Amino acid sequence: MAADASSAAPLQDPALRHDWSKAEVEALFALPFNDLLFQAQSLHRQHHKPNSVQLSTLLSIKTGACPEDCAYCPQSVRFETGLKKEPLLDVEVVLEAAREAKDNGATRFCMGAAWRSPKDRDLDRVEAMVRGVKAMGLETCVTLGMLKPAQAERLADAGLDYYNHNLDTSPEFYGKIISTRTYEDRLDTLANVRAAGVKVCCGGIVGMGEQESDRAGLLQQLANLSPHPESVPINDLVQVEGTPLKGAEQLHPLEFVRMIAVARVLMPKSYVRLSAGRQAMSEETQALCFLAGANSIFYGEKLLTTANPQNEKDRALLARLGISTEGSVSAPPAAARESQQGESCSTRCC
Ligand code: SAM
Ligand code: DTB
Ligand code: SF4
Repeated sequence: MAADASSAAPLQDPALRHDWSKAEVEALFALPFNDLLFQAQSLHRQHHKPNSVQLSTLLSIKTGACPEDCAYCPQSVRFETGLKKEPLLDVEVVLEAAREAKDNGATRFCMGAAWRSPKDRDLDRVEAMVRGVKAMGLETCVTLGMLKPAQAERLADAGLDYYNHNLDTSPEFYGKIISTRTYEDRLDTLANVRAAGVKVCCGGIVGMGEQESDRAGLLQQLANLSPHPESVPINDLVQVEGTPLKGAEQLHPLEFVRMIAVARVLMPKSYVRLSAGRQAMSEETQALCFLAGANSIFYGEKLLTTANPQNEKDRALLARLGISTEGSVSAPPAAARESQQGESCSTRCC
């Protein structure tokens, strides 16, 4: 049976493991590509609808001037990225963007703020945003930095469905990327979110110059959280001019696919989101990510501050693959393919 995102209980199924060793995770990465994809796709089909993805739309509700030093991030005050800073948006502006996201087919609206952690007085407005978005029938997600227990409880009381807070990379590589908060700080926030009864969205970034053992280390940490995060975003670094990671060695697309596949094997019931980086990714790579078990994407022409594929382009890709979106009534794949043929096949061969 496929899981339903909106009613998912914490993932405490005794069949799910939380005791993965690093060697076991590395062994999955070392499998022949086809064996790994077969395993990932088989598990995916046991737990999810095989041809369905969930659409989340992002909005930056407070942009730039962040005091943290995350080496990948265009919003840190420490890097000259040319980003225009914006204070916390008005509730009505956010609700208008959420309405548009819903009209475009998203089922979850994720609001991100460039904060180290929110001030209690900022939470009043964020709570109003959460209430308003939820009242539209959308799932709500916020990512605001580190949270104290009482702050997590306030968000839970406002009806928040998900809190996004990423571990980003392995504990060993972490210090090369961020110095202003620790891995433990992140784990504490995740525990506070969980204790408040809010679902956890937690993943990381690849393509930051890390080793495969770091990618394995990140997934080991995520999979050994109990319960597993309900949502696991895997971001491919979007390189931004002015950040320390501009010019980092890019990850081979097939290594990115492996990352998705291993995430699916370790956390078979979670939603695995093919997250940042799709703008620079070929359609073939994205198709392999879906085969490897990705079943969620960020949908909408902007992530927080950087570009994401155009809606029409994503619609065309999903139609070509016969993938429907959660909460929508989809056209049959053959009809969808025919409607797209003129766009990409000039030879009339298919
Ligand atoms: N300030 C909050 C925090 O760091 O928790 C919330 C917003 S922050 C932008 C959310 C996540 O976006 C980060 O943890 C990171 O994983 C991801 N991210 C930021 N910049 C990125 C980039 N250039 N490429 C890929 N992912 C990125
Ligand atoms: C996540 O894991 N990725 C999203 C969301 N959670 C908040 C953010 C991606 C940001 C990419 C860079 C930008 O647009 O600023
Ligand atoms: Fe700030 Fe979040 Fe960017 Fe780090 S990732 S600099 S905490 S906005």
